[in-house]
Amino acid sequence: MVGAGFDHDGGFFAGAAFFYTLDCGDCDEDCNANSIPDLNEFDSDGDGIIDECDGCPLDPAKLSPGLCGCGIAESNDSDGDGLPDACDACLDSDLAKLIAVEECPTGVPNQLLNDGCTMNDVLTECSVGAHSHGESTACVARHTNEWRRGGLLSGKDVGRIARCAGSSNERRPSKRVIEGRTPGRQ
Ligand SMILES: [Ca+2]
Ligand SMILES: [Ca+2]
Ligand SMILES: [Ca+2]
Ligand SMILES: [Ca+2]
Repeated sequence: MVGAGFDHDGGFFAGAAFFYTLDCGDCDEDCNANSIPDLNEFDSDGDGIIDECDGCPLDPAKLSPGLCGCGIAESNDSDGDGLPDACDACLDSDLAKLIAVEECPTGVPNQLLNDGCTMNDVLTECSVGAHSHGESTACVARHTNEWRRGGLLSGKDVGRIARCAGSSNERRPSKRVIEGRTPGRQ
């Protein structure tokens, strides 16, 4: 029923953009090839492209979902990882070429994940957020095994990262463990 609404009294569309160009350059344009000129079809967001040819029919600023999706403006990319801030879960990503666990180089390539965080971002969060050696290594193991299951890492890669995580823990025991071994300190 697209295009059949010209006799409509407008009440149904009150408040919504119902737009067709009167001053058109090409009045015969028919982007969806349905034999109804675009001039006579609905353009809900009023951006000049009819709904059926608009990848974001309710977002006047976009014609396609792009990287962040309809309804989300894609502005800055603060960390330069290719994902705009609006849909980047890690705005200051560690974009080093290789994964390092607490400065221990693993030799495994650092990859950018779909949410805008890199593997290094996630693994760093493991050591920052952990309360014990065990918690930190378990966190690293959980993520790396998940990436292995998803085809991002090989078993060998997981082993390299785990070895680094283990030795890092030996070099830099967490605060809680230090406190546990030296009761009364601080
Ligand atoms: Ca439109
Ligand atoms: Ca649009
Ligand atoms: Ca970014
Ligand atoms: Ca990022």
